[in-house]
Amino acid sequence: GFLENVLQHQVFTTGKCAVTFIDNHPELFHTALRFDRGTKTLKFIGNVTVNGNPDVKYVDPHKHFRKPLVPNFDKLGAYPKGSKNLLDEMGAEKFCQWVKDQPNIFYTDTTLRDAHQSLLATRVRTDDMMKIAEGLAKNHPQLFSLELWGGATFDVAMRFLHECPWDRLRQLREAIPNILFQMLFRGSNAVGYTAYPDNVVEAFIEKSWENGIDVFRIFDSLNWIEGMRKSIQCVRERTGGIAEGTICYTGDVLNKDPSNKFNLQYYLDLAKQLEDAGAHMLAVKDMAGVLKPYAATTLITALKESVSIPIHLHTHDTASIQSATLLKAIEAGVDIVDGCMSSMSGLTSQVNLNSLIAAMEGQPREQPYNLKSLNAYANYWEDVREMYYPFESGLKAGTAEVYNHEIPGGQYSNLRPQAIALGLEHKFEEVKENYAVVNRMFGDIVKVTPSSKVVGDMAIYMTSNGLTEQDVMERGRTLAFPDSVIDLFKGGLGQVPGGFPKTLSDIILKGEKPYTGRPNDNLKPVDLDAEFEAFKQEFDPEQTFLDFLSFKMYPAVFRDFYKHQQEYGEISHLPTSLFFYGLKLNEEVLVELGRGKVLIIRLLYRSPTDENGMCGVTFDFNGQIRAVQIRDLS
Ligand code: 3PY
Ligand code: ZN
Repeated sequence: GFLENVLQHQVFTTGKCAVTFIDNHPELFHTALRFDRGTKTLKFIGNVTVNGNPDVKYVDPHKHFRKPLVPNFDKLGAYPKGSKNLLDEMGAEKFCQWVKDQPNIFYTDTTLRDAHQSLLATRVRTDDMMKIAEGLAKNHPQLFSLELWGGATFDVAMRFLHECPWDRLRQLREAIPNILFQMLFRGSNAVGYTAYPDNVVEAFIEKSWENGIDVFRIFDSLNWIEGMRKSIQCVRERTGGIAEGTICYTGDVLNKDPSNKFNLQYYLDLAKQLEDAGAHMLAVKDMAGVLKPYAATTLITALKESVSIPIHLHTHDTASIQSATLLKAIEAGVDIVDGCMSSMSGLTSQVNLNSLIAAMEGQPREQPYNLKSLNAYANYWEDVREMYYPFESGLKAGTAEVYNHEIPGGQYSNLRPQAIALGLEHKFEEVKENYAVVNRMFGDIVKVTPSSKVVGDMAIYMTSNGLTEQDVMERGRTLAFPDSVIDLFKGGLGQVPGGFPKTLSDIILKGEKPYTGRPNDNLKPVDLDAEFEAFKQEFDPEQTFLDFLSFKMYPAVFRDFYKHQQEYGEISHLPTSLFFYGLKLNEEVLVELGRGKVLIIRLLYRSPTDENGMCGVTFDFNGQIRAVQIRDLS
């Protein structure tokens, strides 16, 4: 509390305390006003214990969790040199040349971002990442990079986990100083779903770099170069990081039908445009997992011949055959491939990295790894994953249907729960079928966040209203389409070559005129200094510029996150089982508050709910008996 803060304050404890002390240290008052931290934590635990975590729809009363075992590492030893040290020494250009010159294959581990975004609805918490961070850095410095930020993590961290995405990044950076950090960046949409003013996007890139991101995987949801150009330039000019220009792979490059617009020439042209725009590296992002093994041979061989920057391949294992694709790509000379820890791999997630590394043993492009140790990390994640069971999608096997519907991995695992929520579970086959129909109606487009969301919205709209393609074409003028669909046709996500199909566009826009340029061009630059000041006025003066950027990305989500923090304090360090399921009677948890500080909390008693709907929850809190009053919402 307040008194504790004063007593422990450096100046106070040196004894040079004058009457002006409090005047000179107004921050102590803010702390006092912010309420006692312990009470807030107990309020949070009490609330989850009484009412459950609102994000968890069903709790299995018989579920038992093993304690995840953190693999051993040398706590006192120095960090071995890794890719991050090389980038810092050489700079982006030389480093990329060095990558290209290496005969060995490099690996990116996506466990901390895409794997859980694709399998567990992006719910993995900072606390579970931090437990293995230092050890991973010390035991596995050969990793090319860790993909650990961006995509949906920014939104979900605040919205559902009530934690600050920037804090996650900074803590991981401190624990992992030697391996490159990679983020997924949606070009003009940054880490959101719509376009932001250019100077907001640029400030976001600059702050991401300052706080730990090295590799920016920049894509556009329609593969439109203009949606990526500014971000690539910004990474080059305002950071020391790597701009990874991205091709989103769609369709089938081996399809010889003259109507196939996603043919080899399409990809070679786009790759060249990205290289000319200044990309340091090229990513092939196969978000749905439709790049077949022999197509990878054709695509990667041709790309290696036509661009001179390193090539980084990303895919999802929805069809269960993508390890073959990676092997073919490795044979064809790809420089880096993405995989993830075996227990977080497969299906809509990435390929099993542990097994891929084993498969490469003794082969010409082998990158030596300590597989036994890497498997221990997979075991850690196996036990951690169990605690996130309410967010599992229930998919049991791979599917070749993905070549038809082309639904991205992250969206596919979400679509069934979304359909169930709308009462469409029995029509799930139809939703998938309509997804493919909508894609054709829209002119066969790239489908990745946010364009994939629009196609999904329209597929669900048609399914729930029983509409066929013909119905839409005939009665469309009388239909109210989802906002996201109208926005796409207006150009809100950018342009597609040749434009959207004219007849459907007229039906959807009902006379409104679409933009012709970049959506960001229609947005006025934000006066960052003035708005940051206003933001601090509205919230509190201790809010940082990073908080302000979170607010600019997701205003409503940030407001709720801020309110949650005011009420419950910092909760990112609470163990995951506690965060989702609360405490059982007499159950005890250890809460680590940072280096060496540990709280021991035990649930002693829960009173019956009184006539006002309140319930008293009593804890043993580090040896003290403390009670909080919780409103019972049942
Ligand atoms: C995202 O944008 O979050 C994606 O993962 C797209 O694949
Ligand atoms: Zn992905």
